[in-house]
Amino acid sequence: MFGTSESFFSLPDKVKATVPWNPQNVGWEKMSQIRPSTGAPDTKESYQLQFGENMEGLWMSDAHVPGFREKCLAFMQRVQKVSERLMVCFARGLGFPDDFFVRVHDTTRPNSQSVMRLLHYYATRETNDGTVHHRAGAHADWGFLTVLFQREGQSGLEICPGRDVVTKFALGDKWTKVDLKAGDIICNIGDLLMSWSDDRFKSTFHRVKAPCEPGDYYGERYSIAFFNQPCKDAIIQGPKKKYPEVTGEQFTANAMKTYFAALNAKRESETTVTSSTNSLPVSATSITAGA
Ligand SMILES: O=C(O)CCC(=O)C(=O)O
Ligand SMILES: [Fe+2]
Repeated sequence: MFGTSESFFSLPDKVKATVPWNPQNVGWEKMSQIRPSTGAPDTKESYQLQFGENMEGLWMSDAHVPGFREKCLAFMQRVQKVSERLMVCFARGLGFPDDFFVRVHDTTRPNSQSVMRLLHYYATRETNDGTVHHRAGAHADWGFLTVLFQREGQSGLEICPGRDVVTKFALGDKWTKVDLKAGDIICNIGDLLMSWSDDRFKSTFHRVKAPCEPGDYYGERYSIAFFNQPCKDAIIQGPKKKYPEVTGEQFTANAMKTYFAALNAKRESETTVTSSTNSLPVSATSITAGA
């Protein structure tokens, strides 16, 4: 799959721009994802793909990458199967029927919201001029469970598991490097599984570190994330009913709202400190929320 991903990202930007990102959380974006933890764009490009109706007109054509759609869907289906095995474990742990999470993450339904994201981080120069090239600023994924693939030797992923919800954007938290061998798969719990488990399973705070010290990896970096998200009509509530019931669609909308509010708050706090720039309101159409 990494070979197919490289073929896509090596296309000229004007070709990739024919499948642009939109707020259904699909399509290609470049340097447009701003994390509330950093307030700056990640130095990367990504292409988000789904199984269902949201992909209408957004698959890169065979003329540019032969067999692209077929190869991606075959890989997505394999990752879905791995995810389903994990979903059974989480369902058992929470006292739900074994197929509880599998049923609501049915990717054969047109209203499926699960996303595969191909990621490409640009190489950065080893400078000591204080410029920070954020790769993926600190965040927790807002979906159910993320299955993540990395390439051996392209390090940078760091985790801060079991975070306390109050330290939302990891200020002052301790980061642990994720050391990987070829074929390893990383599974990150997202905010949705956290609330669906009444906070029993904590979402995994993570980042791809901005390279800045000896030993950091400054080269081009490819990764693939598969975000399991429930179908739009899924009913979400933990066994102890700690939080009000919401649908899959409402959960996604709420996650976006929280994200943009955090981003605006970050922008306003920086404007107050520097008093130098106007803090323009950020809208869902001007930047990528991603995951
Ligand atoms: O590239 C990676 O290793 C992580 C990507 C990530 O965390 C995300 O896209 O949410
Ligand atoms: Fe992430």
